[in-house]
Amino acid sequence: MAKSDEKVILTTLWSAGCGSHGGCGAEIYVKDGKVVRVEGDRNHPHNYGRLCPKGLAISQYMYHPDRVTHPLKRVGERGEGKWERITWDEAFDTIEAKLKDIRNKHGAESVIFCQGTGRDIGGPITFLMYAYGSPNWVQVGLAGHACYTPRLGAMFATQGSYSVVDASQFLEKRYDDPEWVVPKYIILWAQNPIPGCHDGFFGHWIIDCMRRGSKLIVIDPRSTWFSCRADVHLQLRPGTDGAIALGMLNVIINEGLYDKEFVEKWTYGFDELKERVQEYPPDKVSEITWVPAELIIQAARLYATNKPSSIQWGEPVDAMPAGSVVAQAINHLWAITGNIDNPGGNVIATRSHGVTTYPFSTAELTELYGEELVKNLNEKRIGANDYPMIKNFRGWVQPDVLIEQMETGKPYPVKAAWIQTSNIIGGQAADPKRHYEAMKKLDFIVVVDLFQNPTSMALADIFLPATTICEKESFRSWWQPLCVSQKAVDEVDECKSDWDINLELAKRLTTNPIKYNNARELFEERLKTGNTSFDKLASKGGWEYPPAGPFRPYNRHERGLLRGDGQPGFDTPTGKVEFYSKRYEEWGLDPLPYYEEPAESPVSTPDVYREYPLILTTGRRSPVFFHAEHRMIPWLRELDPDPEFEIHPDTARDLNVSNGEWVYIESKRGRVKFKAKVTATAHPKVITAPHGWWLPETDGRAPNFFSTWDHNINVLTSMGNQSKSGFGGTNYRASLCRITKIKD
Ligand SMILES: Nc1nc2c(c(=O)[nH]1)N[C@H]1C(S)=C(S)[C@@H](COP(=O)(O)OP(=O)(O)OC[C@H]3O[C@@H](n4cnc5c(=O)[nH]c(N)nc54)[C@H](O)[C@@H]3O)O[C@H]1N2
Ligand SMILES: Nc1nc2c(c(=O)[nH]1)N[C@H]1C(S)=C(S)[C@@H](COP(=O)(O)OP(=O)(O)OC[C@H]3O[C@@H](n4cnc5c(=O)[nH]c(N)nc54)[C@H](O)[C@@H]3O)O[C@H]1N2
Ligand SMILES: [Mo]
Repeated sequence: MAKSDEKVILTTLWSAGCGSHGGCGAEIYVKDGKVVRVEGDRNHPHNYGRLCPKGLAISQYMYHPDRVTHPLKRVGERGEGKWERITWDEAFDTIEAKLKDIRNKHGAESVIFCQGTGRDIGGPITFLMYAYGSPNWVQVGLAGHACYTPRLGAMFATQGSYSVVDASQFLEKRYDDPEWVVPKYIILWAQNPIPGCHDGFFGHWIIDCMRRGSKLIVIDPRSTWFSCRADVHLQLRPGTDGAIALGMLNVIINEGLYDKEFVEKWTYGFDELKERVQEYPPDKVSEITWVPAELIIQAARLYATNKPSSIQWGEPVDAMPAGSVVAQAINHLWAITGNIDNPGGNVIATRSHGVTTYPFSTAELTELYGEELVKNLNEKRIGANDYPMIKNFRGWVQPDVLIEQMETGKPYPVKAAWIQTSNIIGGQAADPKRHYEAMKKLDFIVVVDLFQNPTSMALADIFLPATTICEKESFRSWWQPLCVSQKAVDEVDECKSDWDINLELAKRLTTNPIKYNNARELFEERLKTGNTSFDKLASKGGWEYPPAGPFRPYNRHERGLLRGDGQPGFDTPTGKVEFYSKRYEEWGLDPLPYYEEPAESPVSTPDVYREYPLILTTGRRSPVFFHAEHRMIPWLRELDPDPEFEIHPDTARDLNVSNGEWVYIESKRGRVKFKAKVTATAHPKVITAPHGWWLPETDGRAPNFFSTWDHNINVLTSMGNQSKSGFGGTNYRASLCRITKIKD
């Protein structure tokens, strides 16, 4: 409840402050022009009043004394930590002059536009990039493009559209809607949904489903809150998920447990898949994965014979040695059981009202910038010529190719980087030292962020201060409902929203005139395609489900709503769900799924295993941090104060490591210092360490960079393990390590 001197603004949390994949409705309480607290919006169908600690702590984030609130220019050497306050005019003038000069001398492609994960950045950063004329949009150092893209690519190839667990999120009345059916089983595959709320999926929806009868199967090397409540827990060796999926397909096909009618009518390549999965009988899969064969069989039977059931998957799937292949095999599981596009299964997810925040599709870009430019850009995109899936599926740079190109200058040099919403050195990049060395040689680097971090301290020439979600307008159509973020308070000091920054620079750098006077005009144009407007959404409490029609769920494939030609079927070359993928075949990839060992493992590198006898999986999410963010926020840091790894009591005893002891975790590539948490939730042969640790309270200048080299687990990971598609294959989730005692 608002006090008499407070104002309440309803908004959608997404982007800086909350740090999340977003979608939560929030009430922002404002007094005397300042945010005093944040609460969940009880009426919002995404979260019904619930909110995570990061959302609740936004006011501490906004008014933190370390927040950068005016543009800065580096005055000393890179890394020296000497900054001078400058005006926005000077910042824009300098950037304009530098980037124009680089474009004249080396071409626009020599500038890379670097973002971190999600947020509402895809729109503003590509808007600026295309206006400048570069094709190089990238998450630098995200080896194998290991975040969702391999899963999206696999779904695109297999079924043409994306699908997610049906937790009733596409229906306005949610759990009360009579069309919705409770999933009988939910498989949590490499995901722990409560701390993560991944990709617009609110983690508590799983609990909401459990309350209504859903049972669980969990596939995870660790024990989690969910695995302790599951009927089956497959505690596998990290990186072997592909074998589990193929083993489950083997059981389902050989025992005849698949949905024969669906397979007959709506799928392509069943016989080829049947033949392929014969190579993966449960006994062999058990040997590969360390999971007892009976459990694999049990999981397959429970999932296939209880319809509807659904699968929720996580980032480790992308990080598998052949991420897009493992994702393909898991996709086959929901297809072969007919759990696609059905209530309670894996429901097709569309953008709300068909609206996108910026024209990402080739067709729309062509309309905006002309065929010639778009074709040229595709030709020059880093890694696109090596990987047809990258060229044809999504306009991202391949990050493992990028780091080589930065080092060799071939086929053309990279000269500058625009970094907006990413902490490359402090968390995102595998092998951050290699990235530091390569990027420090660039001629010009701009960082747009809210706090100094290891990346900005090590690399930035200009630092531009961005706003939090409470200080800006934005909107969100990923997936549904359509939501707006309203501006609750004025920008803190001189901070500017990412859209305002990029619009101003796009105008200065573009080769085509830009018609929008401000970000709101662009938003309105986008929202008009969904027959709605910003004010209309705001007046309705900030969100709106699409009207009845193509964006409403279930049986869209029967209703002819998935294909461009309006015919029934799926949006694939054959119009069916393809067990044998025509698109993979066209891109020179194996059309059928297969198992591949991690690049470094007891099986593929036995000699390394002798010296480094523990499996390392990194990056399990902390509920109070988003990646490398929030370490400076007192309420959050108090809950998770130290870089802490999980180790099983037996393993700890063998190594003489006690709970709370600081030790080194070492790989062939380096070592970092972590505190031991001795816990039976760990697998005896697996160490789990979080990523993104740096200490904002320590010296930010070179060479310390807030202690990042001491605690960033990526010092132990590497680039260059990408799969044949270019998507997938990083060692974030499976590599080899050992623990050594700190002597002094
Ligand atoms: N609070 C918070 N939420 C976040 C993020 C954050 O940093 N903080 N990051 C966001 C982003 S960008 C992403 S991509 C998602 C990622 O989110 P996910 O990757 O889905 O991360 P987690 O939810 O931690 O789940 C990973 C689970 O997989 C298990 N696991 C590890 N290795 C393997 C393996 O080889 N196989 C299997 N089957 N399981 C494995 C881990 O033990 C862990 O329980 O989270 C998003 N949400
Ligand atoms: N070892 C290991 N490494 C990993 C992973 C792992 O599992 N293990 N996960 C990987 C994955 S899946 C991902 S997606 C990457 C994520 O990597 P990043 O997205 O780069 O991670 P963050 O630490 O969140 O860095 C984001 C930066 O953007 C700033 N920021 C936040 N919101 C905004 C905004 O609205 N505007 C602007 N201008 N700045 C903003 C933050 O202050 C922060 O400095 O990390 C990857 N790194
Ligand atoms: Mo991610």
